[in-house]
Amino acid sequence: MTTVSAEPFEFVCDPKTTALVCIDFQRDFMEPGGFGESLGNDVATLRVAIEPAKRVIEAFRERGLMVIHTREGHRPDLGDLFPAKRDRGNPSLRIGDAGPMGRLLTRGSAGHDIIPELYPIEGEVVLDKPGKGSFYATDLETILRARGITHLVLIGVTTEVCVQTTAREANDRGFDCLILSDCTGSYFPEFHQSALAMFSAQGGIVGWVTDSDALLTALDKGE
Ligand code: TIU
Repeated sequence: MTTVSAEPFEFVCDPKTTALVCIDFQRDFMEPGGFGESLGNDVATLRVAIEPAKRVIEAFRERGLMVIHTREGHRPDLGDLFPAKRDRGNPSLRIGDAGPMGRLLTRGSAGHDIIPELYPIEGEVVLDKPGKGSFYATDLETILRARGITHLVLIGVTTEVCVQTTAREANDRGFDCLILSDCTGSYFPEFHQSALAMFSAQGGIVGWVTDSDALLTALDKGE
């Protein structure tokens, strides 16, 4: 068993039944010219998560542990895009429109893909999802249950949107979730802090929060 120092108390897991879920580290959210920027956001705020995320992904790979990558996006015919999602806000470009990295949040376009720094390797699950949560309209739960996974380590962007939604979905399905604060990021620093605080409040009402150093130290010690 591995014991990770965390809030609100230690997170205890067996790495063999723990999966690392890397949420939406996509060019569309993290590079200029993508969907995130079209919503008026400064994408540079998310990039601080890249180096610590890389270290955690490497640690899981070195130990042969499960690594899953998710991507938010839609079918090229946009048949899975609700008008409510397409039309909300006042973006400079909408989902499916052509931008500098191809069609925004559309499967097959360059911007929809994962940033090169954190690119999946062969054998890792890449899960396409039309929503913010990674369980909605996907086979993620089936994939996790088939491997006997009970615990999740969540990293990715953005903290209060897709990471938080996924964590809440996972918690309701009985998975124990640990979010790594320095491997997640938000366009709004105050939302990042609040999302993490509300996640572990009330005795871990949704789950646990720690950082990459604490997890990596625990993985080293657990062996
Ligand atoms: N806009 C925003 O903060 N996030 C998203 O739209 N998607 C994800 O968080 N992946």
